Amino acid sequence: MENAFASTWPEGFAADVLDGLSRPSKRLSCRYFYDAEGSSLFDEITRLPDYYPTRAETAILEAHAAEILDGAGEETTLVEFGSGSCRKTEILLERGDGLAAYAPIDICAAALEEARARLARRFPDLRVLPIVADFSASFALPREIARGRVVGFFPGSTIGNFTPAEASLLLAAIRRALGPGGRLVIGVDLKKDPARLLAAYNDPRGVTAAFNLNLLARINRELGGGFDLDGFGHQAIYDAAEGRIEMRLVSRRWQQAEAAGRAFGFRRGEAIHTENSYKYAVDEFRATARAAGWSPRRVWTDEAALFSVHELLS
Ligand code: AVI
Repeated sequence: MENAFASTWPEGFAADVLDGLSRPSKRLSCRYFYDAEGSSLFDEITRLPDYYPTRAETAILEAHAAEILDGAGEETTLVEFGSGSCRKTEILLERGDGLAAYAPIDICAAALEEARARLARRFPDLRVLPIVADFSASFALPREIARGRVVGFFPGSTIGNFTPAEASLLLAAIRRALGPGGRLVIGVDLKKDPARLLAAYNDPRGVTAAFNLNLLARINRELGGGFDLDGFGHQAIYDAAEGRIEMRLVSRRWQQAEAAGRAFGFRRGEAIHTENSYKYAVDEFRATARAAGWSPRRVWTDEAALFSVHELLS
């Protein structure tokens, strides 16, 4: 799992499903993709030949880890937002010179515990301070961490799953949490040929489709829903004006389905919007970061300019 939204809010889930399916343009939040099944499907997506973001970001981190961590020494705590399995951080930790501590933040306690145990075996001298929290809501770092030097790490282009207005608010909240002198290293997917983007979200093996449909399966499992999964198809389109991939579930026929105790009707061709994945040009992201009070510094990209890693200073 590697995302900001992981895991469960049962009451929030039911309320959000009822609200989202009652709207004239139906929608479900992508934060609910990541139950155990969704997280494992997402892991599978990251290994697909067409899903380039994970490989491109990993290549950047491997090539530039020392530079990225430049100046982060023994008093520095590396704080990761939405850490999940922490696999990308291991690339930094491997090459980072004796950081004071690593503080992964995730809503999923089980994922944090698994990561803590793995890191303890791999980096026995590293202090790991897991924080169970939803950082997309309001949050503060424990005083012990906030007192020292802090470098934030927010990989995976999870920022792209927020609208630009939400992204700006989240970046401002992260800046406040990291405190004066804070630094943020953030992974952001780049704008590119739409065909390449569409291939990444429409894989021929159908893993992304299964990931998308798992949202309905999860409603069936957790909220007593009655969705017929064969009645909906996966769709991913690129909206060039908005600069985002949109994922939807499209009803194949007229049908009714129960969700969270209420019946909902779906016309043939009617869509449920399930995810936005915004793509940024380097300068667009720097402007978004500036609007949130950050001073953008260095930017690293992979050779094919598919993905970017930005350094922001508070
Ligand atoms: C987690 N997030 C950055 C992924 C993305 O690319 O927007 C989620 C995803 N959706 C479909 N494939 C992957």
